[in-house]
Amino acid sequence: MAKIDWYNQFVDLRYKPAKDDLIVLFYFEPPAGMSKKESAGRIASESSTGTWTTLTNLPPRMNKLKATAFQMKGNYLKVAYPMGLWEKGNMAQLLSGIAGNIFGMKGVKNLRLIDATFPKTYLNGFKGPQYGMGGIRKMMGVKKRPLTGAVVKPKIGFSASEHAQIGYQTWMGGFDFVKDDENLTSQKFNRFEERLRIMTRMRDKAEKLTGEKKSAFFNITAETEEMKRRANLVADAGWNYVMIDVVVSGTAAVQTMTEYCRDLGLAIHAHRAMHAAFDRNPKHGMTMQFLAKTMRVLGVNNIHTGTAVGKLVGTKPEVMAIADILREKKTKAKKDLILDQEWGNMKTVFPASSGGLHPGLVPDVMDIYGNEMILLISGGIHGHPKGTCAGAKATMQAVEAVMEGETLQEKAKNNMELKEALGKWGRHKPK
Ligand code: CAP
Ligand code: MG
Repeated sequence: MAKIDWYNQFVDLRYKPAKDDLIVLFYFEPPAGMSKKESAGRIASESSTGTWTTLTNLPPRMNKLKATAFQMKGNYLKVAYPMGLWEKGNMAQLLSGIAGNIFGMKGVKNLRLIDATFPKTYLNGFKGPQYGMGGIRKMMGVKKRPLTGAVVKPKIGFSASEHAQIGYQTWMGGFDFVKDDENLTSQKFNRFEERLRIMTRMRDKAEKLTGEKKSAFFNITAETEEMKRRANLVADAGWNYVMIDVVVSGTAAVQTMTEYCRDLGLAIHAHRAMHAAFDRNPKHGMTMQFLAKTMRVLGVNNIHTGTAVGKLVGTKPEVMAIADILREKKTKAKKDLILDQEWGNMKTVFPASSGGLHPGLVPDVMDIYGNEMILLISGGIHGHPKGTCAGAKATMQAVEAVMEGETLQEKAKNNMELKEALGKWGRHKPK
């Protein structure tokens, strides 16, 4: 009988990847009754040129384009993809290959895309971020400390004017950014235009009174043409940032918008709502590290990266690996977590740490990230016994304490806001 499948041809453990190959690290588990080699062959095949059966007509070019599973260590697999498989500057197309059909194959019980090394030729198809972390610091006039911001809370329900009042209190407490929540866009009770108009007035007032630069992450997430329209409104009102829910908007929309915002001089804050649908299960899906990598390539300026100590899942090693991907010029591999990546001239991205934080957790978060981060504390300022402005002040005092090498308790002796925050939350780790 003629051979039905050709998956094994996609496995060659002696293969040495070419300089231009794109390398992907997977965690995989074969289904019962299938060998690792058979499963690995299916992964390499379905994510490149293969199909389920041998074919009658196979032009010689096919051999050069097929991927090769070249390393298997336990349940970890590396696959090399020739550059010819990928269209220059088309991230959606890449994901349809390396993060596409393979997740649904009967030939894998579990499959997780951990990271990929993009060769220089692939990176050349993208511009990356317009401003690196240094550029954003310059834009905001903040030299050393973490940048600080808060989402107006509760999530949604405030009118535009109520929202702007809370934003104003946040700025007056010393914060740099006021952030829209991920599910606030332009609802009946808080229209985008109205929010922008009142926030602009309040920002001018806060800037005048504090002498500091104040900004906001306006959530422009919508159909792509509408996102462009909203980005224009934000730029026309003299702001420097917009925010996009990047996972739900999709790779292509993000790519369109980073290009569009580049022309408007707007930086982009990337919210990752829905990421946990594919990165939470440690055995299946795609890691946050890899999502962060795609977003750096596509050119956002900040992206949410977790806290390890706050209310949302994400371990310290994961958080640190994501930060390495965003902040390094050369990312060094960490076993089973990330691969080596040379970034060339591609600028850096600020990690934004958010979710269940309050002043008492500032030392833990800064211990993980150091100063190069955007610290987002929302419920943890608005829930301060004396209100939003005092909560923001308490946070700034906590940041100052860490930078000066003081304990929060010492600092609290002469800082009432911090004292009250510690009185309410202590070092509580929310769930
Ligand atoms: C945080 C937050 C952020 C999450 C996102 C919220 O509010 O606004 O969306 O942090 O998660 O809606 O939960 P709090 P991540 O500061 O009041 O918790 O950063 O992990 O993507
Ligand atoms: Mg939120």
